[in-house]
Amino acid sequence: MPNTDTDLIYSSPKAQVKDFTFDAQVVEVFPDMISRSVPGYNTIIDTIGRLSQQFAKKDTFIYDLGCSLGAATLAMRKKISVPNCKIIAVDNSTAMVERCKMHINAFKGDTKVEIIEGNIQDIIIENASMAVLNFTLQFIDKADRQSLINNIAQGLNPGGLLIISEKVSHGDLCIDEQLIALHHDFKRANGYSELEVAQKRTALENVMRTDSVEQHITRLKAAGFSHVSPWFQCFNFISFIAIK
Ligand code: GEK
Repeated sequence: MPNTDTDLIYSSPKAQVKDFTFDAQVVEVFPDMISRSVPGYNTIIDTIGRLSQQFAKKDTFIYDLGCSLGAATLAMRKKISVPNCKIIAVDNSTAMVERCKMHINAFKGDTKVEIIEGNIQDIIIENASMAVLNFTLQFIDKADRQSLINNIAQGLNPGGLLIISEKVSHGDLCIDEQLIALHHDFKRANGYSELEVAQKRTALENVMRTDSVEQHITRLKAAGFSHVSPWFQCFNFISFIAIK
């Protein structure tokens, strides 16, 4: 009997690989899937926690947009010590939100957490000291990305922080291929087979559309962020800090 926590979704050949969705099957294996697929995921989650210690302000909201099972929310709640700060965690997958609620409720913490099932494009962002888009923007339609970032920027208080982590593409195709190859090696080293890597790639083709580093920086600056920089990169995975 396989361990149900291990991601085996693409381990056997599929006649037709369907577009990837965040359904109950994915939720079941999500922590294993994301840590074996995203280089630096645990470092990024720990760092989001550490940054919240500095940026979370009393009497403000913190937004975890596309929260999945709430890893970033939990990391922040562990570190926030200011009073009357609330984390609002949002995801539009029913299966994710159900499991996220169980997960968050299993841990005690002084900072309140509200978990909302909804589209992050419909959420009103206000009085925010920090917002997190940890590998979520890549699933939003390209045409809608600037208005989402604008909405976050206008809802952040001056000095507020946005952390945005993404898989990126490189305009130089030679470099792009190298980064993709290094990522696929990383996945193989973490136990994924050639078949799993190939089928997952097909499943994500229509759902995850990557931007370049330059496109992210231009978009963040256009939204009014005063300070923008990558703080982490491993292969084609990157995380930016943007301060209003
Ligand atoms: C983590 N941040 O563990 N509205 C709300 N949620 C959405 C939308 C949308 N429009 N589109 C996608 N999602 C998490 C990991 S995973 C990244 C984020 C990955 C949600 C989707 O349901 C999924 O839970 C999440 O964004 C992306 O730090 O799996 O590569």
